Amino acid sequence: MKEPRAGETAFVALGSNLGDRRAHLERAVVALGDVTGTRVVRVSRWIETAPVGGPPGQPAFLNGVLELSSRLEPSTLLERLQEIEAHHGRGRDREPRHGPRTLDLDLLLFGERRLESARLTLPHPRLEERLFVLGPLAELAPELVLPCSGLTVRARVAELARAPAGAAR
Ligand code: PH2
Ligand code: MG
Ligand code: MG
Repeated sequence: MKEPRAGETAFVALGSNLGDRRAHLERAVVALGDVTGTRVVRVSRWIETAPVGGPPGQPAFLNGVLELSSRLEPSTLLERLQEIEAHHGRGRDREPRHGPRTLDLDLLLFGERRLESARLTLPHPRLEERLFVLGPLAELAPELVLPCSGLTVRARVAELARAPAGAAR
């Protein structure tokens, strides 16, 4: 009999800034645990973060990151993430880009894979610029080497935290 393919380590960023933010994130973790071929390995704490970009005056986010082990293809995992977003009241057509959302699930990394399609870019193109992602990621994988800068997550967080106020986060 053919051995099942080993799971690859993937990291997903979670964010919410509408409604019961904590409940949205926690339900998403449960829903991800129910995805076939995918196991939730670890979940960071939830941190409150000021909104970066998007319309002015939008509410603060609750953000976190989780580690998965997945035997799915990245594009299939992305479909599952988008289904979970949709089940949580996320209406992509109704919400402005980078505006308030009940639930945002972004695929950050999927093993060592590099991918560029209309729907999915891996690693996530803004991964290394965002403290609201790197902070929680540092809790789970501080020594992970980031693909673009070649820095560890821990070192990149320290670098961004030192950046002058107003610098892109
Ligand atoms: N997500 C965005 C845009 N800005 N800011 C914070 N603090 N947290 C987010 O999750 C976030 C954001 C686009 O998805
Ligand atoms: Mg996002
Ligand atoms: Mg998103």
